[in-house]
Amino acid sequence: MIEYIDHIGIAVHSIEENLPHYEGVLGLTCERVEEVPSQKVRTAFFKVGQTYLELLEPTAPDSPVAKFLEKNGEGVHHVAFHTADVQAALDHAGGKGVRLLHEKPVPGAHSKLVGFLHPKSTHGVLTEFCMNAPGAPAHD
Ligand code: CMX
Repeated sequence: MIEYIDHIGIAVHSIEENLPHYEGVLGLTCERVEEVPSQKVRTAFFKVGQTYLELLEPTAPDSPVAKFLEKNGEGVHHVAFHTADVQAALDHAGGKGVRLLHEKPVPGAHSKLVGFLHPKSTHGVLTEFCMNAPGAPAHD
């Protein structure tokens, strides 16, 4: 059901302050910066093979990423798995007793539909399922 790792989300205080590391040190290219109002974050995407690194900067004090930064500082925030059917992946996980943060897919960054699993029922890893929204341009 899971096809590949779509992206790894990394919480940051400031995308701009992280560019010297991701571009200057690692030599990656920031493909796009996009605000995702529904998640209260600004995102920046760096392609690494088939997978992206997604920097996540909070845009509001009540953003889930703001709370994470307050508690943990900058670092890995979540792992996102690409699947052909987010609803089926959520239903499957829910059926196994995993606590869902979304019962239904919601709009995410990069023209995707996404759904999250609670980290307290996934052994500490905030887990996302994502797929290309119907009709949206497909990203690698
Ligand atoms: N990874 C692992 N554990 C995490 C976590 C993360 N990213 N975020 C929170 N937790 C832990 C907390 O530390 C806390 O642990 P303790 O109970 O041991 O202290 C526990 O989860 C529960 O915390 P909570 O107070 O119940 O929940 P929060 O208010 O901290 O919210 C979460 C956590 C995951 C429910 C919330 O961040 C959420 O709904 N996330 C899904 C959406 C999201 O993250 N969007 C941003 C990215 C969007 C994008 O990719 O575009």
